Amino acid sequence: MTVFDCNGRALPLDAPVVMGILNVTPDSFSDGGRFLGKDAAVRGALAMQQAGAAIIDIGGESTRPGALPVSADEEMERVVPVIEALQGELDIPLSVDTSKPEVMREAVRAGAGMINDVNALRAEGAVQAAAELGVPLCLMHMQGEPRTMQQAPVYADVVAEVKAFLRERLTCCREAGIPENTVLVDPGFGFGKTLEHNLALLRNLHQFADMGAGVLAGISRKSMLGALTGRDAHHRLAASITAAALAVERGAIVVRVHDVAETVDALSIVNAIIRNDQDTVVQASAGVGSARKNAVNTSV
Ligand code: YH5
Repeated sequence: MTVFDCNGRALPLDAPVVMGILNVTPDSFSDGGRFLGKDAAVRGALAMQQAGAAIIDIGGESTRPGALPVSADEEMERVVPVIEALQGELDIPLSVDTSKPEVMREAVRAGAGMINDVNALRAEGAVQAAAELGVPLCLMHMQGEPRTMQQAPVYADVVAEVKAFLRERLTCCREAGIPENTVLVDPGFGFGKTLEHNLALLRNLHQFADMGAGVLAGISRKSMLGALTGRDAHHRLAASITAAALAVERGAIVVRVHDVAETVDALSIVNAIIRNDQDTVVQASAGVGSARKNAVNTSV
């Protein structure tokens, strides 16, 4: 049974799980600043837990294409009070979406149980901070930086290059003493990638699952779905669920999404199909309606 120990809270990973997105940025593209206030953030997080999220990802720095960097102080002022407020209220772990070692330290001190770094610990001091903090990690691939990454992304072989990058970052973590079985990898959909790059990564996601680390996929509401459907970010639910289901079918173990309840339902179906064992079928027919609960007492 694979379980991440996230600062004292369990993240079970023998079956696919949903990571709910909680933005605490004023310029968040998809949420339009919905989670700005602390109370609203707490309400949003509780609703996502209720809807079956296994973990909630809190981000205070917008990394959407074109976004400008924010200072560590600004980022901390956004995320730390929310983490503190949620600490006593939630049963599930929180992850912090940050690339800054100072924010990692303060967030974990406040109760965060996982570090989700879109920069894969490339910032000065980030590997050291993560190693000291001892919480599980997600290492994501990004070409360039958020402000300019979508201007002209180029790869000779996107799948090979993203895999090589993640392998190098895993090695770096291992050399810093971070146990490899506490690290997730993520190809970074939309982070310095064209539609064709994103499609190649999703089509070949099983290759990432074969690298040995768990795979996280974050596709929810992203512009690749807009490009394929012609819909704006508020009308990409069906596209997002489909992408999450296809990612899990190709081996992703965590999907990072805005629409938790709908994705949890979708994963119950995918999970029942891909994991053809008795426990799953019995529990599913007994009405335990979540991929997370279906994980109990089963193995991959
Ligand atoms: C991710 O993929 N993404 S922040 C633009 C959108 C919608 C959503 C145009 N943090 C990831 O969610 N962490 C972000 O519509 C992430 N993987 C991991 N590990 C960007 C985002 C978004 C951007």
